[in-house]
Amino acid sequence: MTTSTSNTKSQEFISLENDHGAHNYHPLPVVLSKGEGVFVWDVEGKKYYDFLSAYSAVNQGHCHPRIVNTIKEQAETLTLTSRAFYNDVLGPYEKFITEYFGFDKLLPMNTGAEAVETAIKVCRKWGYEKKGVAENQGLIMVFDQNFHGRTTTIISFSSDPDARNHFGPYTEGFIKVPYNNLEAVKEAFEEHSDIVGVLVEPIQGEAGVMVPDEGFLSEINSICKEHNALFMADEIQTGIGRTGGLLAVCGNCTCEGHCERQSTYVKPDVLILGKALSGGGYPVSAVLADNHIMDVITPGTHGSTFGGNPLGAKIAMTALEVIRDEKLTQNARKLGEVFRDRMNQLISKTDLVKLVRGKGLLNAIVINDTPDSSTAWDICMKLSENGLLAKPTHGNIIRFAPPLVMTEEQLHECCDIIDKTILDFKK
Ligand code: IF1
Repeated sequence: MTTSTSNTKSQEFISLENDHGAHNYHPLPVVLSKGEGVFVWDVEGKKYYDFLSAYSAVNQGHCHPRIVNTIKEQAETLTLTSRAFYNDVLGPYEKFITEYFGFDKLLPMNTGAEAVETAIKVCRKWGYEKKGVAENQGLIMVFDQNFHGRTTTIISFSSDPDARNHFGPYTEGFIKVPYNNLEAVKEAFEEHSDIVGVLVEPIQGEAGVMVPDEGFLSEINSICKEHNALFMADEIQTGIGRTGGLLAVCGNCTCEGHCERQSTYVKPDVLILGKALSGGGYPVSAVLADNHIMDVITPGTHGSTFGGNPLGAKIAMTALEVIRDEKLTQNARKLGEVFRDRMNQLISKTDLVKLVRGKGLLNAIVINDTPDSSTAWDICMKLSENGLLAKPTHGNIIRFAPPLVMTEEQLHECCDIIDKTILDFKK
């Protein structure tokens, strides 16, 4: 694998991270120092199209002026009070976000993994107090190849050996079934009477952008209703416009705000958001649910020093306003179609790419090589040389997820870069 770079300035920063940071990532050897919209610049001044968007956290584009302004204004006013006192931003934010997504209540947290942990706690407590499952017997259904974060409980039900091995003993109470397999879901419910909820990614991101069949989510929802279990959607990566709906569970609805007009909308019992809820400005995550579920949370049962702080709350409001005002959901849907179209044209010209899949602007191409080959990595190195940043996942898959503020002209330019890189590529 090529990881070296001849640029001494970049090399200096890379060495610093290597020498003084834990080696928990294997980044492309690019050192970024500036971002604006769909572009980032490295320390040598080279400009790139960003096709990762900080794992979909900067859907609104880098350093969006409105988000930056909100950060500045609120940072100069009040940043943190803790929840020991009220603050004058949290209430307005709670009203705003619950109306935006159509739920009764918000439980504010900071990172994605924390929000998933929160949902698990809410679900278990609901299971014991409302469903009447015997104490400590509640089960949560999860899926093979899931990715929900990196805490000890969450990695307990991971299928990825790197994420999981040697971090035990593991948290009990999860059953794992194959993704996109309704029979398996039904069988598990037949077999276990103590299932309190199902935790699902509407599209599996880390697994390589696996889009389930039409009806998979709505069926899970129905099965949950039938068995009195909570349908919990982890929309940390798929939500906030990314997949061409406000949420992936919105189905075919193209409207900018939340609506329940479309028959394709599947309302989760528990909605988990993170990443782009912050517009990349500052970590903000959220768990949304209606009263009959959220009222299991009482003083002392859950919390966080930073969760619901006025800075994060203000940023989240602006981040959501930008999505709506700039019609980024619709843009993601339109550009996603252009992108997959262009990739399919490319696929017809080369054996190097097997297929393209995805929804909206969450897409991936599968490289025609084994998962343990370095081909996808080497292509990403070439893409980077040609001015486009993307990262392989699971060895032979390359994820493409640009900020949603991209124009159609820019997207075509990016597809030209991808075309040229792949067609020129020699193993
Ligand atoms: C890493 C992928 C993206 C997520 C879903 C919860 C979380 C994530 C559906 C946790 C986080 C990240 C984190 C990053 C890699 C990554 C990722 F490659 F794993 F799939 F986004 F593409 N639920 N996803 O995707 O959120 O605690 O990180 O805020 O951990 O290396 P977090």
